Amino acid sequence: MTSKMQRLLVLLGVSLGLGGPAAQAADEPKIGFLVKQAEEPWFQDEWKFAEQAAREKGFKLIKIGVPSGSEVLTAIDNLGAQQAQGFIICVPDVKLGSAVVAKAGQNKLKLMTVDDRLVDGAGKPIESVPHMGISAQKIGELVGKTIAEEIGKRGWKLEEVGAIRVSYDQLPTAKERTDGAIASLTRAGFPGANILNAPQAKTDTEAAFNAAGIAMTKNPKFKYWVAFGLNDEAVLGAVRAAEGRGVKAGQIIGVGIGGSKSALNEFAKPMVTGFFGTVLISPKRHGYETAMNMYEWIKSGKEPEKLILTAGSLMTRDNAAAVRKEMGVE
Ligand code: FCA
Repeated sequence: MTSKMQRLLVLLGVSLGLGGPAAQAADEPKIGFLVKQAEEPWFQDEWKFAEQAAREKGFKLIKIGVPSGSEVLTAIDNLGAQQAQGFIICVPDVKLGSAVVAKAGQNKLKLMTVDDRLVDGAGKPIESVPHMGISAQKIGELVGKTIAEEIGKRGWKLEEVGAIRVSYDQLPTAKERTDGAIASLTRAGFPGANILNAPQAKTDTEAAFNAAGIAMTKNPKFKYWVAFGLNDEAVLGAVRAAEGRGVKAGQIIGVGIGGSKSALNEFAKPMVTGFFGTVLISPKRHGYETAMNMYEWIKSGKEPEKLILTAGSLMTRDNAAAVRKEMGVE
């Protein structure tokens, strides 16, 4: 046998040897999980729990960060090229709704959304796409109620308190969350004139820091502060802005929404900060359950429920471990 032939046989052997598992891998379902802000701990947790579903069921999870509209569309084409069967997405802008639905259709991909619900050209939710979100208004109300009770405990005079509403109103779930908080504060007698709107350009801590800083500078008369927004990052931005202006931890009450690493890091600091608490929501339901639902849809044709809204629980420094355990998100 010539060495050339030997080499050929080796090559053939290698490729045959790989043929088995490679063919199997081609059969396993492929599911995309696209998120708008991959660096945010909430989305990292969603991915982590979706991976758990992938391991249990033996499908391949394709995780892609999609911070812009063009990246969303490219990622969907990419999934199509990889012959994925479906994907779950949290879009960077809900107005991409019709484009995302069309792209998914072109690539024959099943589509589910998580966290942020797609809207059509008229701004109406696209009800045909199965969605899992949080019960935003209720969770916001819990934020507002927690703040109002804590103001009461600290014995602050309401007229001396400024409320920073870190807002991102172009995202319906964000607006519902802050509307909920305002509803509870108002019910508790909080003066509407003391609620300051601080619109953030992006839903991250830095944008919230900038927005809150402007609102505080414009309103120097307040002795105490409270802060709320769509997530923990928004509230952390406001708390950091207050600290930067010399506001002590005892003079500000920030209550976020999320409860993942951003909040836990804050609770782990040796000194109490102005970040008083958060409403813990479930990345397990949003990651594991959506991935499972997509898998079942692909495997057995069982379409997921059209709308699931998940609940939250108040978590503070004192009960963080217990609340997380209860919610199964350790
Ligand atoms: C939105 C927010 C995230 C998280 C999620 C449930 O997408 O931007 O921070 O709160 O809803």
